[in-house]
Amino acid sequence: MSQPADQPSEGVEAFRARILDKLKYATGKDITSACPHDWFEATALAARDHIIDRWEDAALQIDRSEEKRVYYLSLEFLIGRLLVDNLSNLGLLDTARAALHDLGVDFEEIRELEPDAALGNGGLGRLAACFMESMATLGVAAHGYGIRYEHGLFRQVLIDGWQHEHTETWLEFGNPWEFERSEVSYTVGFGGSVMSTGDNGNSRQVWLPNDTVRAIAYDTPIIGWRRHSVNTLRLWRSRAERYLQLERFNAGDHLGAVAEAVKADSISRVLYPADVTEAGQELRLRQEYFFVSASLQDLLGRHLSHYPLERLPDMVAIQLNDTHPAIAVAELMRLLVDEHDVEWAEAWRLTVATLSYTNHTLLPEALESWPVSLMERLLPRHMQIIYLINAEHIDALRARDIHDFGLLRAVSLIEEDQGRRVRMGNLAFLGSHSINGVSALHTDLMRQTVFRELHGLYPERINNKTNGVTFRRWLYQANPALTGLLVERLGESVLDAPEQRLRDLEAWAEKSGFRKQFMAMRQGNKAALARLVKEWLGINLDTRAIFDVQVKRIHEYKRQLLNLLHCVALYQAIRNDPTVDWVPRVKIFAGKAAASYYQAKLIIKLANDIARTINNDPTLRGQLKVVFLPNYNVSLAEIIIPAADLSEQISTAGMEASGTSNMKFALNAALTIGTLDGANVEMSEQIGREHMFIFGMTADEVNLRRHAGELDMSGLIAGSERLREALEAIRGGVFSPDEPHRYAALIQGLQHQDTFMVCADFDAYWAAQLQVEEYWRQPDRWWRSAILNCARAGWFSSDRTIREYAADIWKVSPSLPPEQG
Ligand code: 26Q
Repeated sequence: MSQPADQPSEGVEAFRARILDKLKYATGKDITSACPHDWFEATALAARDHIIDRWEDAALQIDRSEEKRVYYLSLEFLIGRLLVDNLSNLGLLDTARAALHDLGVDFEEIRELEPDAALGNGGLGRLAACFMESMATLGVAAHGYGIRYEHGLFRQVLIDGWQHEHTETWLEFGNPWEFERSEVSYTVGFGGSVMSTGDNGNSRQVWLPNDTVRAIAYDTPIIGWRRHSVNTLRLWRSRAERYLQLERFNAGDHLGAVAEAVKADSISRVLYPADVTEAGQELRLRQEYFFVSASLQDLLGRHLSHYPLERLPDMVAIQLNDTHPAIAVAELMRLLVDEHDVEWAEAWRLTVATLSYTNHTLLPEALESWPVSLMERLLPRHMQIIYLINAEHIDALRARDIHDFGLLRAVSLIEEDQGRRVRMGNLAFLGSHSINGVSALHTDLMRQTVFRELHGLYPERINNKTNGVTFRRWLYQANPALTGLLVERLGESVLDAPEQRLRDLEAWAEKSGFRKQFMAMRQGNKAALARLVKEWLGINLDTRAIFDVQVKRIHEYKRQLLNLLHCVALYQAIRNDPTVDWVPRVKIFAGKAAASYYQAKLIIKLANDIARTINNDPTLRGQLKVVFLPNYNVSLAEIIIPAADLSEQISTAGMEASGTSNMKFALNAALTIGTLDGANVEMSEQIGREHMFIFGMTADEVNLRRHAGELDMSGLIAGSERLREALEAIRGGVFSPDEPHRYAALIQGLQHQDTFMVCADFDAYWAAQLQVEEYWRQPDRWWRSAILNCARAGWFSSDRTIREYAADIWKVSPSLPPEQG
């Protein structure tokens, strides 16, 4: 029998019995033979029972209530581990801990055995995971759709400071959270040709694909806070329609007999890293179409079992996470027109009213486009549909008396300059009724840059939905010490309504006793991180030092180099005057570089070279340490973020669409040093600029300088002794004596072509860092600001973001009243 959401969950004794039952009947072990992984599995399965009960209820409830459904299409879901997430949302975390303790098993040990589901690159994938949790919490009837990659994002291994990529194997020991639904499968076609049938007045197009693969559903339940609701994350695995071509096998062609199967299986084999070389492209397009087609077939089938097609926009909202699923525009048109006989104009109306698109980047090189030749070969019918959409779109503009050639070129779906390509951003824009950016600044810049012309034509479509993060994972689970303090001072209700209740912390910021308690809480988190650093890297950290943290993908625009220049300048300043009472600092870096991104890999090597040199220099007497932690992932973030004093959010203004770790750090009461970029702008409004260290050029200033072509920094460098000496040391091989010229070209680039304004912002950054030290020397001031950061971070809850999507884009009403979210 299932339990209502508001009733207490199972007691310790019953839960213990359930674990033992799973141990025996699911893993085939008993207490004496069980290894730690068996205990993990038994505990996960015991938790899963509770989720399944609620899952059935939730599904029935949605069916009965005829709610509109939301489908979140994303090539990435960066979930991390689920054991604590699920137990915590079930209200069974303490129960499980106690039950295992009774059985002589350490919960902390077994939770570590769960591999991270790393089905994403970074921010975009993690946002999708936070959204799934928030939608379940708020009672939005949602499905996530994506790919069940056999291998998630690569495991980063550092050898002599260089990044190496190792295959990630999260499914090696099975995945207790997923259910294979072999009976839920669809055929997805590729290649072949399109035939016209019927007479002129009533002609129809029939696509005859060459290859077909099957998409098999794997479902993972996503449970909301306090077991409110359970949604489904449905990930597709590709499989050949025929495993073995027996005739070829029997004829002696043993490899050829399975070649087709290998090719089909490869579609869901591995997640693409965030930047790719030309070579990988065809498989990427196959991935995109594969999951989009399976998802649309699935959701249309569900819709049609209840309602007619003309009600699609009333009952279904489909959100495209970036352009990666943008082929959905053409696929939905194909399904409606070719498979369901809907008339073209009506199909277009349904498509636009159902789809909406989130943009996550302004970087021109990151906007997807596909060669027309590749599309014609792989998806010939979709290419026809895209041409038709384009023709109608251009005709409609001419009908509105718009003939400006430049404008028509800019808004076309086909890019004509670089060897004819399909612009997926424009396709997603035209096929959607809503296009949103992910922070106020980013949305403004979208209107002015990437979608300038389309925005002019459809001024109502672009809107902003500033990102958020789920507090269940990023506060309650990641930082139990802070959560304990909050509950102690503000009461249990803070857990159910943090967006309102966290504010009550403001008063506590004024109390010195509380500030001390707060400091002690941080100290404990820092000690935990220091233990990990000691264990992994053998480096001793002084937990009284400022923990100054920059953890994120390595990218030039995120400016890890600016931070590294600060490390070097600080190093030189301390060496020049070692007796001064310096503020002790630990610089912590972590992050992965795309395998093909040489410059980013060189930055990792530089960080490691600088770390080695500084950490081994006895004149510093430990006043500065630099660490680069390998293999940054969600689980490592959960340890690092609660231990941070200072959060580095220093991207070149105008380039970071939003950022989301910036919000996690502030929620955990780190102070931010950052530029006015992405969501930092809104953070400064919510939190108060005086509780952050904002520095550097604004997006407008960056833009002006770029347009003026002022990227040679030689003059500026000549005028800044500190910058000059830092650059000289790196260029001269101080940190790379084994290869003195290793960084010569890198430094040369900064000097003469400072695309990311690293040199241009250096002095301002240095000054802001001095201010950091000044604050740190005044603990009352520092900790007051820290507490206020947490108190005012409520708005950055992904519950708020999802409520905005629900109200403005999806037109659905969450079933939970806001104060309970
Ligand atoms: C594209 C083509 C081929 C292969 C891979 C890709 C690819 C994959 C992932 C391109 C981009 C991504 C990921 C982008 C991303 O994470 N963007 C971030 O999204 C966050 C959530 O909105 C923002 O907070 C960040 O500012 C933004 O950088």
